[in-house]
Amino acid sequence: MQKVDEVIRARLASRVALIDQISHYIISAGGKRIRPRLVLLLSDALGFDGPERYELAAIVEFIHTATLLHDDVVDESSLRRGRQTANALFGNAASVLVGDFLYSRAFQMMVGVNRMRVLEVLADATNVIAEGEVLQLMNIHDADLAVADYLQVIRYKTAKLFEASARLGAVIGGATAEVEECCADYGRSLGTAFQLVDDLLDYEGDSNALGKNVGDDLREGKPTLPLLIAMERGNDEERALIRHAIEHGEVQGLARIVGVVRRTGALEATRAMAEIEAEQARRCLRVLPSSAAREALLELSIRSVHRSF
Ligand code: GRG
Repeated sequence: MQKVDEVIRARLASRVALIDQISHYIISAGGKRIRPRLVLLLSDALGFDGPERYELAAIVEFIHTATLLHDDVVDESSLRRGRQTANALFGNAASVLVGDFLYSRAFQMMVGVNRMRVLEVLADATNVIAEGEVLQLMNIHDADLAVADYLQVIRYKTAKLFEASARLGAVIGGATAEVEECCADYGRSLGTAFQLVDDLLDYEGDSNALGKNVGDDLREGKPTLPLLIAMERGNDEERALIRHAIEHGEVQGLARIVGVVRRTGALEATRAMAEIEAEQARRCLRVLPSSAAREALLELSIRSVHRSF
């Protein structure tokens, strides 16, 4: 990961001062670096240790960071990674444009790797991520959203980049088509579990630990799984309270809604669904030979569900 950070820093360089300032601001705030870790661990588990893995790991982190910059503008978020968001500090226009810089720099780096399959995996993934965000936009304020439609959004907007990162580890590791699919399935299930937990932390978590504001989803009127389950299990009055909050994007009722979400066991039910996805991810790892990297991937699936940030 140190080598990945070296590549990230080297490739952030731009002649334009504001790009340097904003991209360093968001990258130096850290982040869990899960997606680059997937590239390294999967390729390692397949016995590959060539230098391309650091480049690919940096590429997926750049794409991830570009999506965060854009997402914080779309969601009007003010806190990320324990700091003011780039949009709060530098404005929406600068954030979107620096996101574009990181996204296009990632594609320059892919061309440098010079493998059509890599380009194909990431072109497809970024296209699906954008579709996921538009689907989510269409679902905002819809209190009658079906769970299957919610799951489609999280598979697209979050799980797809986890899937692509894991798949790229397999591609450079020289995996057979069958093993590559298992690695991609691992990434997809892990990413789904990760987003389910992300959504429950918005009701259960603590802003300081999370590094972002809790209650943001409710403020935006996002019908996430904890709310959908609480509506299904709550009484008429509780259902009406949540419906009103989703339809109007109100955060004043947050404390009462958190109470309903807790009373109905919606957080436990969401975590249980994440646990099923994480178990599914672990099953996919059986195709890999036993190694320290495979153990780390197993551990990652456990930590993705049992986390507080
Ligand atoms: C630029 C390709 C492109 C698309 C723009 C706005 C948008 C379309 C996509 C946003 C997708 C998005 C932000 C999904 C949420 C994913 C998610 C769970 C982010 C948080 O990931 P962590 O917790 O973040 O790994 P850290 O800070 O640890 O890196």
